[in-house]
Amino acid sequence: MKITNAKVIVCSPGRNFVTLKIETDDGIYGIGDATVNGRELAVASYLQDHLVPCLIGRDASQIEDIWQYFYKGAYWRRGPITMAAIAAVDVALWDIKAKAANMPLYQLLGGASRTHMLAYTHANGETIEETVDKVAAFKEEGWKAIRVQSAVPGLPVTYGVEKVGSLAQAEDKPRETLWDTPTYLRFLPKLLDHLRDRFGYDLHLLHDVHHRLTPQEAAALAKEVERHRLFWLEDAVPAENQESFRLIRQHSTTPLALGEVFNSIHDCRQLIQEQLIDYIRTTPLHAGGITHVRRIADLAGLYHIRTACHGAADMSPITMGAALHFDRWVPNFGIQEYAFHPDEAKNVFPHEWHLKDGQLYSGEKPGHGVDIDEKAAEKYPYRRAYLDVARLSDGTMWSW
Ligand code: CS2
Ligand code: MG
Repeated sequence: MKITNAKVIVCSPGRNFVTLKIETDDGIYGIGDATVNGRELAVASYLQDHLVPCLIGRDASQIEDIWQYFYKGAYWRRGPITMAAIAAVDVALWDIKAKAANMPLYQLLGGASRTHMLAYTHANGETIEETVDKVAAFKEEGWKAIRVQSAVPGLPVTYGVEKVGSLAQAEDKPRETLWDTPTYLRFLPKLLDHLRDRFGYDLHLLHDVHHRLTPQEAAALAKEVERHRLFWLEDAVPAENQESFRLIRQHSTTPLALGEVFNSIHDCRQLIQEQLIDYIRTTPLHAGGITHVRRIADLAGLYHIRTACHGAADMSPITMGAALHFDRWVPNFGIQEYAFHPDEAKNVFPHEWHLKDGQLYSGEKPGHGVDIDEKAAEKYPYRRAYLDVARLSDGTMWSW
């Protein structure tokens, strides 16, 4: 089965997405997501100008060899742009192979380990009361796990407190937001107290610190919130220095999740081997595709660490589809994030996967079950957009 064409489709149905479509001489095509929020055109060019010319004429069935060719052949290995581009190729080729075999992708990976996947979504509010009301509404809808973020008093804007799925991004240059760790550290336990008082402990609560603390601050917070029995505390500390998580681990049993920004197994090998985390958040988009996240999941499984693919709205429905087929197979599955795509995106990317009572279902269609309506995509041209940045009150740049 020869690759005859590969095209990069950039569109913005509610937010920017980059899609790779690979066509073969058998008439079967596959699609992969290559979206890196805020740096979309870098990946589009990496694909269009560098990888696509090397794809034409290759045997589409050689998924592993093509992965190794683009990883080792780049010389300049790893990084979010490179690994998202390789991921798009990889997911598209897995889609093709599963379609050619006339089976849903999870069957090709090794078959179903479960019928459905526990999901979590985002409840947020400008006040604690608003956040509590949002949690109550999601609980009513059948969600068993909910991420909670609330505006930190005194901060004009707080991460995670935006309309779910919104572009929430400036177009001329990044929006500058203010951060204040002491205020946040005093506030979060209060939010969680309110939530546990209202809902008790039979609802999984998750919280995303979003890379904002030092190891000592994270250790103190994780220790203080132990009584709330969180499902996890996510991205407590920027994790370039993987061993810094030893300090958090020494002081608390609060489960830790990390890895949505990781793009290779090397970003998390020490964290996994030293059992410094409980959930690994790598996805078939940012971490090199199905081929690579399988390797990460297998390593994690040796250390009792479970998967928890990142599922924010800034990754296309293609990644949700690929992740759910991976989730259906992977033995050490933990949970799947789902933060609703804008309606326009659902129209551009028709998909088989679906949500019911807080559980996600992969669908049974051959491939990963997601397609792209290229005509619909044309209606939403790319528009430059940036993620926010964060500064402290004295102007110091901080992690957003
Ligand atoms: C967040 C993401 O869903 C999450 O866990 O960390 O929404 C993250 O803020 C975005 O993916 C950044 O583009
Ligand atoms: Mg996160």
